Amino acid sequence: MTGRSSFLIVANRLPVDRTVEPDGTASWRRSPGGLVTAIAPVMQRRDGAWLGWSGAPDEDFKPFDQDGMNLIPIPLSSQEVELYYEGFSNATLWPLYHDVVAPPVFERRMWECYREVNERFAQAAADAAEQGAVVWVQDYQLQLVPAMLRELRPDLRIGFFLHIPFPPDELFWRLPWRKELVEGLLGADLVGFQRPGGAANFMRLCRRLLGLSYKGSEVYSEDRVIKAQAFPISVDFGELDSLVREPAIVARAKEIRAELGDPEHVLLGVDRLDYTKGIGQRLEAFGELLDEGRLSPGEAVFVQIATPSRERVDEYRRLRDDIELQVGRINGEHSTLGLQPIQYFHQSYGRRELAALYLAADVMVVTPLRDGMNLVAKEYVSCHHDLRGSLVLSEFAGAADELRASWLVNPYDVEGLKRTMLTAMRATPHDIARRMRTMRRRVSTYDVDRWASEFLTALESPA
Ligand code: ADQ
Repeated sequence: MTGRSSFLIVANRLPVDRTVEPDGTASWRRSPGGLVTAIAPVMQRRDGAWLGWSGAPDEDFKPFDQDGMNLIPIPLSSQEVELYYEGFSNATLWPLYHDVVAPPVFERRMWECYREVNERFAQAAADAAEQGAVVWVQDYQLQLVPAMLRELRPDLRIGFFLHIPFPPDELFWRLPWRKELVEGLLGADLVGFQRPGGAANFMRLCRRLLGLSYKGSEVYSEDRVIKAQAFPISVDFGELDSLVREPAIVARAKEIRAELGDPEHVLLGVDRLDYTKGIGQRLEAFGELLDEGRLSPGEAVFVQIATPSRERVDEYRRLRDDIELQVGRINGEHSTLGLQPIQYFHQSYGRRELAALYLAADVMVVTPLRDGMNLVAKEYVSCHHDLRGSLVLSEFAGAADELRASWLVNPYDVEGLKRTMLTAMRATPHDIARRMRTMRRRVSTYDVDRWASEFLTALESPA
């Protein structure tokens, strides 16, 4: 790559994964995911560059081009992966921002490392940006970057988007480094959140912590105006909608149902294996419905896909054991030869197989205890042009603001969850279609393209 860019994405990870073949040859493959899909066209149009870690510790790669994007790898040592990524990002900030559903770890050396790594990202962005460039920083791993970057390059237009919830101020208050983090974010011209509630929490905190005033969506610092607003992220509706119309995907969906023994109801959960996702709660509800004889084993099958995630963090290892024990118990009690009521997969899937699974499922069960948005809920809706399929959705997912026509549940209320799952299974086709139509109208209008363009328009319009 030569020269500097007028548009930069700064994210913890690059949008590519490195794969090494058995014979030792290595290559880069574009990682699946909405963010890349949304941002790739903007990058191509604007001669953009993407800064992020390659995913391989202790490796220093040179900048390279892939799919018309300039990629600038930022190196991380194994110790930095442990302290900055697994530590401060995923053992401190992640649980704290998700309503403390697991206890956050507060360790000074993790914080120190977080600050150092943020500095490295800011310096790399400062070096890569041309005069007056637009820089869009992504997510909780890089909250100090906006202020560090502004210090180095006051000429830039800096945006920040937080993909996870921003917590109420009484929770945020626990952070020993609360002031530094808020000041870090305030280095941006625009701070984007998933929900209006996140933006409101942030603005209240600016007043309480720093004595700043705010009005509407503007926070006033000594010499600048910072905008704080909600931009609910979405999915590539068009891509999924056409994928599930392909005969091969339709056939695969039928095949999946047949492999499951053609039960009356196929229930589905698709999540990263994370304690915020409420996987245990939904399995408990399903297990009790079987215990009580309100569902018979052949009547419904629950397919739970749990993508491996953050496996070196203690809390995640414990969660995996807990879930697998729970699945084993329920299946142990209710299986018959050849028929298991819960089909559990600790695996990653390609887009096509995932789309076929969504299409095959009668009831999608999305029950996070707290979630910034939850793309799975929107992906499910995008895959049901047939207007079949019921979405059971937690009130604590950001997606609940937009998908009011789903069956909303409180995942902490096991009885309510059981009732709602049964209601969703037994609803009339007319009711199911009416709800699905309403949800599809929303997701098709507010797709991921719209999310990115609304954010960038707000960032580039003068305050
Ligand atoms: P996540 O916590 O990862 O994202 P989510 O929004 O549901 O949660 O996105 C998960 C993505 O991974 C989906 O696109 C899904 O299809 C994919 N996926 C899940 N399991 C898979 C599997 N087994 N195989 C392949 N793909 C799989 C964070 C926040 C969310 C927010 C997003 C985007 O926690 O609240 O919605 O970022 O901002």
